[in-house]
Amino acid sequence: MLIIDDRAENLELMQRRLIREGYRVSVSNSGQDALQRLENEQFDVVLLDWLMPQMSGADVLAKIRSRFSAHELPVIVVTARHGSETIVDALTQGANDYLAKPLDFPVALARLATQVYLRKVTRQLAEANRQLKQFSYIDGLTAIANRRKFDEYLMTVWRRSQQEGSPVSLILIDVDFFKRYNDALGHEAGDHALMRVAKAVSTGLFRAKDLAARYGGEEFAVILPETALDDAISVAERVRMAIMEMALPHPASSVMPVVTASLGVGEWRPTAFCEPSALINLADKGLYQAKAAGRNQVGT
Ligand code: GH3
Ligand code: MG
Ligand code: MG
Ligand code: MG
Repeated sequence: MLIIDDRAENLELMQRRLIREGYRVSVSNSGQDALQRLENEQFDVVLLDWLMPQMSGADVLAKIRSRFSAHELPVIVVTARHGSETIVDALTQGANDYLAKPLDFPVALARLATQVYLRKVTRQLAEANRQLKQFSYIDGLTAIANRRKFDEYLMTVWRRSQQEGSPVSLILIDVDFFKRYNDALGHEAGDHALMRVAKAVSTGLFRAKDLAARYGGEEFAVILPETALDDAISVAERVRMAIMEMALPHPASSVMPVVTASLGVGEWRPTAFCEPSALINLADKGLYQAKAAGRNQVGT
């Protein structure tokens, strides 16, 4: 924790007692010094003297709150002027709690412990939320990105391209005769095949910014930021080969006796008012071409 008080004897007394309670304690005798420390070090809680010359407690609190929320850095205001007006001022200006001077030490300890505990719980909650969000972006069957992630990432890439004037390419991938695959080998084998296809699609990508996602059912999609059509076609061709070369037996396919896919590629340079659906439609047309021309190929 960080204790801010203009009087050295207050600091020493509090520091000694809090260290005895097992806290790691730093001290500052001015607001300026404290703000500097808060820039460079991490603290779980701040004890802030309200009455200080030069920079007042209120000034310090305002600066702290412009940088850290009450969840990120709890501040307990310490004041000798414990009229209700001061207390209300401190709390409405962003203090998490207040303590009256002279300190009733057991009460101070209990209140400190509460703030430290809340700080810990908030941190755990933020981490749990982060993990949940990660999970909400993953397809349950194939463990690659799902449609939600696809939509969000395409929008992010789209907006960036609108600013930079760069092209975005998209590959749509549809497994050939997959209904027949299920009919011939069973739905469970079908699920397994989709996992293998997802892996083949991902291994066909070399750049960290390229995203492979399950678009729906037996369809996959690849977002290629800052990529022109020629390069996107090369990637699509690589993905097509990777799927075919897995040589997953498909006894009911009319293309060849292994699992294959048809791919559609589109490229777009997004201007101010156009939406990603323009690019999706383009790739979809390419996919239709690939299917119509015999499957297991790349269409544009
Ligand atoms: P085409 O070559 O024209 O794409 O033929 P297709 O049979 O692949 O196309 P269609 O859209 O008629 O059938 C898609 C099939 O994919 C039907 C559906 O049962 C199957 N499918 C979709 N999602 C899943 C899944 O999660 N697991 C399994 N096992 N099958 C799925
Ligand atoms: Mg003071
Ligand atoms: Mg389909
Ligand atoms: Mg299909």
